[in-house]
Amino acid sequence: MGATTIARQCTLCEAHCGILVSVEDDRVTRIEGNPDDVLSKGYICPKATAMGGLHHDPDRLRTPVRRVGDGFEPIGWDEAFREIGRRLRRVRAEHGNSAIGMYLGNPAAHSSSVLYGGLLRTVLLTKNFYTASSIDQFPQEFVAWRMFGSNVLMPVTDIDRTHRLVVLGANPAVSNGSITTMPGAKQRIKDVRGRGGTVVVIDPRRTETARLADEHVAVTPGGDPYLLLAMLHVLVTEKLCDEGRIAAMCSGWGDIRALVAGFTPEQAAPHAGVDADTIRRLARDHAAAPSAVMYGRIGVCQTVTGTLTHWLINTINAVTGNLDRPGGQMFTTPPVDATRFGKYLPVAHGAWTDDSGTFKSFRSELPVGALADQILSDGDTKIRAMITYAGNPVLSTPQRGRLAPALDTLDFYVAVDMYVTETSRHADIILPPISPLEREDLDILMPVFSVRNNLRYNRRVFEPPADGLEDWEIMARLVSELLPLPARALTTRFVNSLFDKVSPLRLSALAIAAGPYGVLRRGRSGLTVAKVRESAGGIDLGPLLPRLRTLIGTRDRKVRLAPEDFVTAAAALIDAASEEPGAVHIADGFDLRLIGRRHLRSNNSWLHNIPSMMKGRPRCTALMHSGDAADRGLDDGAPVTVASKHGAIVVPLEISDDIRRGTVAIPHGWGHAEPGVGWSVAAAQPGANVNLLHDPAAVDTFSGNAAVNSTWVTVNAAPSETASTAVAAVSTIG
Ligand SMILES: Nc1nc2c(c(=O)[nH]1)N[C@H]1C(S)=C(S)[C@@H](COP(=O)(O)OP(=O)(O)OC[C@H]3O[C@@H](n4cnc5c(=O)[nH]c(N)nc54)[C@H](O)[C@@H]3O)O[C@H]1N2
Ligand SMILES: Nc1nc2c(c(=O)[nH]1)N[C@H]1C(S)=C(S)[C@@H](COP(=O)(O)OP(=O)(O)OC[C@H]3O[C@@H](n4cnc5c(=O)[nH]c(N)nc54)[C@H](O)[C@@H]3O)O[C@H]1N2
Ligand code: SF4
Ligand SMILES: [Mo]
Repeated sequence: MGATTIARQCTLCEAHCGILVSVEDDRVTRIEGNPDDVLSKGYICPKATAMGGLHHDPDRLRTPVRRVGDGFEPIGWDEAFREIGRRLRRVRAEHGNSAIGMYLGNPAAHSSSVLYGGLLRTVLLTKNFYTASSIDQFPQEFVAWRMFGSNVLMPVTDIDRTHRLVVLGANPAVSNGSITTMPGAKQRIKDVRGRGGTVVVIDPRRTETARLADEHVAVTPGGDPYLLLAMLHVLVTEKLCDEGRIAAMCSGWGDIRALVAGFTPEQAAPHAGVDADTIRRLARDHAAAPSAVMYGRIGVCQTVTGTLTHWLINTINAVTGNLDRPGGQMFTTPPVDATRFGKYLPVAHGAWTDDSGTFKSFRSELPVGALADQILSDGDTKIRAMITYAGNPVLSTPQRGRLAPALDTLDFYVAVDMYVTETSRHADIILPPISPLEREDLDILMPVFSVRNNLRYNRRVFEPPADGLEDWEIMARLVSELLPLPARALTTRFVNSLFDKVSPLRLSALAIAAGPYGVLRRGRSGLTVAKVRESAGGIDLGPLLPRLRTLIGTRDRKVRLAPEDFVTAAAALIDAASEEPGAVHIADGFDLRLIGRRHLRSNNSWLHNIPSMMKGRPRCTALMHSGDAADRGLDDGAPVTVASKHGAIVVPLEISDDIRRGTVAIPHGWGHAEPGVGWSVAAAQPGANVNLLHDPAAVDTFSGNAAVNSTWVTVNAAPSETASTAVAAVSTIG
């Protein structure tokens, strides 16, 4: 094959940046940003080149494999599906639907194959369905459901038009935004200031985003609800709210006013770790700006008050007149109008629980903290067989170290993944999809959360191998194995051939035709797949438009500002403010709060096998303030033991004054030293699994989302025998 360049997107994270992939002799020679891409406009981060590394990675599985002893041997697809069908059907026949568990991980949401993932979930009819969403955006969905009447109505930050951007618990300069898809976030943030606006970052760490801001407010981990309640107090008592818009759009305003009336910035300050004057100023400036938007994400989702915090964020935006208005929080009009129709999907909070009764279901799934215990359970909904799809929960979720051994107790486990990971290594069969560069796809999901309405197309860079299957084809075959088909040997083939005709690409094309820009509504000028295919970088469908009035799913069609249980929980927080912050944990001997952090060259747990992503200083370090390190006599680079009530890990110390005192930050997704993992590059620099420190039972009180931020820990010099392994790990890194 000669040299060619193909335009598509990098699908590694939500930004889905447009890339130009140059190929010569079947090798990727270069990956650059696509300047014609309507959303990313040429921006890419260093991870984009990993798309090539992934494709060529010799460790990537290219055929299904079956467990033999401690290793795996290749098997054919037909044999694999027959065996999986037989084993799963047997478990279901003997123990019922919920005996098969399923976990769906983050990359599943980065291709339209996820439509078939959803179909498999439906066919399973299990109570044991889990996704990465319950360690991610559950609080935002919960709040959307209670305030706007549907969990899919999560507002997007209109960063490109705002006069004031307040970022709370997110680091878009590294993550490029999530539930506000904003490739090239750094430039968009600089542009806010460039047009005379202001940027404030509220974060315990002086992050890459904070460096771009006018002001950094180093809040105490978990202190946000106090800060926000006191801001509301100022907005109410100083009469800074947009009463006209509130009266027209919202209900419950009186309850909010009553809630915050007596809670002053002075009372909030010790809990927020922010002084009262700053709190007052933050409130006044938010109200005074021509438009202003507060954007919160992972850092506040992953706390016990995740739902309350997101509710307060939305409330502050709404009462200052910044909801559903340019420059504020808005709702997209995506080509497949999920926001419009999502409101008819049932949320059914608490329709069932795990066997211990601790975790409640939300939008038909259980919070991921329940997973290991459901496998180890003796109860009615014990998991006996498992399917994982594009997920690595052994590293990415807190399970107190019990998930890996629990997976080994299963009757049967099938993983859909292209690597032998810390999770999939426990599988009986692993089914690998083709590489992302071999996929043809329409990006129908990310426009639901993008800063501009758009539609983009992913062209194949390489033809898939003749016997390669895409994720959706794998899902479809699992579905047909689980359907109650008569004369299975004959009918399965027939059902599979039917599925083959309804690819997600075809389904998307139909949904687009019927959508707000489609030919059914707009005739010949309407949006078609052909037009998107022909475009150099997708089709821009314009800025976000005010449309909450048509979308809202509450009964009185008003924004519910004051759901009763939220108000009650906030009142309890206010009552508790009379106690000393953190006193109980400090009495227990835990004196530091642990938070997470992301890096530009890392993506959750799974890009550590690409050599170019592993260059530079070690990443899996404990970041600590120099004052805290001096108090403990710890040196930069020295191995330290970080211990919580639930576990301990050893990592190198990294001293920095960019983090608030009393806080340590360790990234997740590391800990590749487990035996049998097929990541040879990652194994050389494994890092440690921070989720061993977190308590699976620590969750956001409303949604059950894992609360992996602000776990209490201690940090001490590591004993010399563990120290040597950690030091060895450090010295192998670039
Ligand atoms: N402590 C702590 N834990 C966290 C977080 C945190 O901030 N702190 N963040 C959480 C968040 S936001 C998320 S989203 C989760 C992510 O958690 P998960 O979704 O469980 O894990 P990932 O690390 O994304 O692993 C993805 C897996 O999918 C495989 N894979 C990649 N692409 C594909 C594909 O196209 N098809 C298939 N079939 N497989 C593929 C990879 O090989 C890898 O094994 O982690 C969460 N965990
Ligand atoms: N490079 C890179 N990009 C990614 C990913 C990745 O792994 N690497 N993952 C992708 C995924 S799956 C997601 S969901 C998104 C997440 O995107 P973001 O939400 O931007 O995630 P983080 O970078 O973890 O930012 C969370 C911030 O919250 C801060 N924080 C921690 N605790 C608190 C607190 O109590 N209060 C406040 N106010 N702040 C707090 C942390 O210091 C951190 O800066 O990123 C996506 N993009
Ligand atoms: S931000 Fe980086 S990893 Fe994410 S889509 Fe863009 S290039 Fe890919
Ligand atoms: Mo995520």
